[in-house]
Amino acid sequence: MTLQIKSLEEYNKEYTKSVENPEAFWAEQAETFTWKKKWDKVVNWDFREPNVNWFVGGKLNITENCLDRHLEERGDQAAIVWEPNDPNAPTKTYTYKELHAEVCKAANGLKSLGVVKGDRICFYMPMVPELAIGVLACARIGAIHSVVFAGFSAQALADRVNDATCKMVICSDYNNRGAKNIPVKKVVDDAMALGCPSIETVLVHKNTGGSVKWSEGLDKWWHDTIDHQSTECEAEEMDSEDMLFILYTSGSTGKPKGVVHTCGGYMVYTTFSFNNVFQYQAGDVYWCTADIGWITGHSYIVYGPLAAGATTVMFEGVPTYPDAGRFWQVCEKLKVNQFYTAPTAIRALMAKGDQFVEGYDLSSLKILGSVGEPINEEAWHWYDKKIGKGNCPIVDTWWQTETGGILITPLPNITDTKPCHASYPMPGVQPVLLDSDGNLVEGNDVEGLLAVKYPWPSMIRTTYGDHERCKNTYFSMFENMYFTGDGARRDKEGRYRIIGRVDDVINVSGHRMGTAEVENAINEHKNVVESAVVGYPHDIKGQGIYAYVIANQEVTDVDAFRKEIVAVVRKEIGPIAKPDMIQVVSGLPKTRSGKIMRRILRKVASSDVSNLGDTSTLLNPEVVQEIIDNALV
Ligand code: 7RM
Repeated sequence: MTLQIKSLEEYNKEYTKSVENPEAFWAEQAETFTWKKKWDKVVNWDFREPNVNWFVGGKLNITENCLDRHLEERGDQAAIVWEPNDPNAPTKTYTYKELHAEVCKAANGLKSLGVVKGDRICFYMPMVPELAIGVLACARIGAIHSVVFAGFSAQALADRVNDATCKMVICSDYNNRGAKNIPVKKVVDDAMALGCPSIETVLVHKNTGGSVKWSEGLDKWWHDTIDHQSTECEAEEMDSEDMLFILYTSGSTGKPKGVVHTCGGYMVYTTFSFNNVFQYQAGDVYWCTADIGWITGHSYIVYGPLAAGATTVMFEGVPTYPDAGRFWQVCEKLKVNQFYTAPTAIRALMAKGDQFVEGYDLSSLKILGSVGEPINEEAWHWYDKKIGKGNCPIVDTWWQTETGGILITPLPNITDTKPCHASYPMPGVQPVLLDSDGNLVEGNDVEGLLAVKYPWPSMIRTTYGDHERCKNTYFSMFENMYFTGDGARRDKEGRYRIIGRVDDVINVSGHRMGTAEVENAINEHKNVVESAVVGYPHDIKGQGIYAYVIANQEVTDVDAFRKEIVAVVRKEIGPIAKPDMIQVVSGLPKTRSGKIMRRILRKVASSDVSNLGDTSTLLNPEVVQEIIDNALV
């Protein structure tokens, strides 16, 4: 197992070592894994290209590290504990032995359908064990998985399938989600109808049962393909820098991009960070409530915990079903030791009242985690007091799809914790603050743009099919730096506090979204001429979506118009992107070069119009007053 830091002194010592001699530091971590062939060089890097290679020349298979290497020591220990949506349905446990067998069967099944190393396989599945089994099966045979969150629309799914020219989609028939039963296969059918020429097979897992439309030749059942397969499947030899997966994420412009992670570095970093951030001990039960459709699920439900030999909980349901006590009921039932969730969930549950927490025995909890967005002070204290009973350090973990793993976080019982502060860099991580000209902002009690000046093993390698885009988005802003898109403060004691995005990316309930993406969806409405989307403070979601819309004719029924726009957004992206507020305007404030002055729109949406700054350079300053007068907040 990788190093597990145990004291502040050790953190300081290891941090210093990781900066002074990163290659020695990471070699030590990497040596704790199973390699088919050892690397020749720890890291080669050049941020200008960018070209980043970790454990160069090394050969491995991540599933041998997540599964095979545990069989002897902990083959009968629970690997995945699956908690169903229905609280009265049985919990399902897969030991490491069983998970190994299931992954091998699925891998053999995929092979039988012609899947080979390098093929892209899309997953559109709810939180069922077969999703974890399926992605591991891909990794077993060297196929590249691209998991699409099952809340995205058919259009969004088709876009992602086509961007990565996937050979197969793996989905469920239906999905249980709270009181709802969601037709998952139907969305895949709709995506296929929109045109996905690279798809040869739709592999359907029968989850809830129920009728599905069947395309002979295209559709295949998971059980017909996989159930009879052998429980042994040799792990494909992968190069450290072979692709492991693609995961789409939103940026400030254009369509979501496929962030690419590779085998060796991702394995080493997710395991190392999991082991340290959650201080996992043998026998612990660890639960991350994320969906595997997001990076948090990839790194900290599947790969990190399994490579570390942990017991990882996978939850099918939602925090409020059958009531707002569900998380705590599950914590009590499974005796969860580490619990990792998002601020939006904490705020939503806090708002329902303490009666949903009281009565549950939460004494198994040792460490609480937060991820996805800034956690506000009130939510932090509620989490600390009501859930942690003042006894559980909160790790406020900052990271991104692109970083692959947690970069800035307290280490529980090792470094201190402070509300709203992600605090300290992990060993091997060298964050810096920059001013807008790219000058280093040094010292403490300062603010700047957050960048990282040295590579870490799980960093983004490219954006699928468009390396230029990767370079332009992350490595062109500042020379020799990875730019995060976030602004941050460093407090008097050197802790980092993440302020939020400085680009046109918004964070709604911990879901990352590009304002341009939402605008493009809104503009698909036949009566919309132009739109501008901004985030605004929202009590539960962190940020809500505020859309300003110009119509091509007089809008007589504003409510109906809004509903139509929401429907268009649901169709283009999915329900997570639907605007909370839609204001019909006669114009948008524009600069002489035709750029929308979002600063003004953000202020209006935040009902903060006392100081709009200089509006005299606008082409159409008169629309500003109209927008203020009709603001919806
Ligand atoms: C893991 C994940 C990334 C963006 C990132 C930040 C925001 C994430 C925190 C946070 C404040 C945190 N990946 N963010 N964690 N902001 N404190 N602890 O969320 O790619 O979906 O989003 O999320 O703005 O850039 S993500």
